[in-house]
Amino acid sequence: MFTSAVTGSVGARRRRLSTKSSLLGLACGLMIAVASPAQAQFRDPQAAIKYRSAAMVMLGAHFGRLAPVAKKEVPFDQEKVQADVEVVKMLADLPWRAYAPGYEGGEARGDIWTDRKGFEKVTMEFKAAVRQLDEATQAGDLDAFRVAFGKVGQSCKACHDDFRVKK
Ligand code: ASC
Repeated sequence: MFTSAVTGSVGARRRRLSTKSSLLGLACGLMIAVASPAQAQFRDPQAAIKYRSAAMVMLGAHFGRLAPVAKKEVPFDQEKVQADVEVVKMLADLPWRAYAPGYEGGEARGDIWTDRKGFEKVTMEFKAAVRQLDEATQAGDLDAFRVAFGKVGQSCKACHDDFRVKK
């Protein structure tokens, strides 16, 4: 009985200590995440390059499926179009964090890291065009969809022209 009371109290103290040390660990982790967001997001540059390439492949696939609609080769099926636009919308936010400092390489030109403002400008323009594409699709407005589709395509091209290695 005496022994178990002692053990119990040591156990409780151990639990308190371990809670304290996990909180401390969490705080340190958060501090490291804030201090070096790049390192916290990806294991190494190769992982970041792979991630952003994958996002671009998916973007190309789902945006590409909208091309025949924009060219009026197939009818504007709002539900089908919206499904692809949803994927494009989600992907439109993803690649950019994989271009953080330290992740140079792949098909990315060094200009991304030396002309940060210019790179951010084109990514913002792309995201704005994607929002417009979404609004047009939700409204079921084919003319507006075609205009927005053109703007998204132009912003893809503008960024590839200035920031992607020439192929
Ligand atoms: C696409 C795709 C791109 C862009 C670009 C638009 O579907 O894969 O890279 O559109 O060609 O100009």
